[in-house]
Amino acid sequence: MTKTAMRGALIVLEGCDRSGKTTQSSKLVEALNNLKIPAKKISFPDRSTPIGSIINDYLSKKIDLPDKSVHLLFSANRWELEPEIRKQIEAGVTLIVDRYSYSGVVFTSAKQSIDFEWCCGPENGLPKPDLVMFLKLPISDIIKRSGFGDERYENIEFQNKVDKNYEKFKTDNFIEVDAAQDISVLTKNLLEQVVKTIDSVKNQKLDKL
Ligand code: DGP
Ligand code: NA
Ligand code: NA
Repeated sequence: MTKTAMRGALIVLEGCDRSGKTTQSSKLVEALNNLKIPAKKISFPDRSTPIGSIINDYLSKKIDLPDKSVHLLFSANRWELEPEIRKQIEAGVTLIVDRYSYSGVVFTSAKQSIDFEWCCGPENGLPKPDLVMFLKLPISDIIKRSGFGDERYENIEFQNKVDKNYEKFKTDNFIEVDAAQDISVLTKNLLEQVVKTIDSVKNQKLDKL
């Protein structure tokens, strides 16, 4: 019998703004590649697409848009990349994703009068991550990090709501990690989880949200 190619894992990093996701996702890809494990990084929002460019104008406060319309744009931005995500995973590449549907739900539902269930709707059917690592950092630390306050959602009150909303996702493939650890120690801890996950899902089908 011929051996079928093993799939890559879909790994997501989540957290409040300036929690270190971007740094850690780059470091993880580098560490995996050093181990000869094929891996690539994806970031959401992907500001390089046509929809991403509207999102960028919104986040940089160049334009205003109704909350529900923005929510659907962020989701559409993920759907834009859905075929590519499936293709890469099937080709055996592990994807390290800097923010995903969880950001979509926690950020929008932190706004007034937008229902959590409504927020989940447009994410239904997207590839389901094999592992979500929530980088937890006290908001008091976040506001001290460089650049905080530049973009639309970067204020203490909003980030506190976002942080609380993330608590709603405590399931088996959603783990909380202390993001206040030393950068290289944190990478090592995350890497351990990622390598374990790659091995445990390699013969499983990629699920849907
Ligand atoms: P980042 O490039 O990771 O700093 O993300 C930009 C900002 O957009 C950040 O404040 C988080 C927020 N964000 C990310 N994804 C979504 C989403 O799907 N919906 C909403 N409303 N906000 C999001
Ligand atoms: Na940000
Ligand atoms: Na980022």
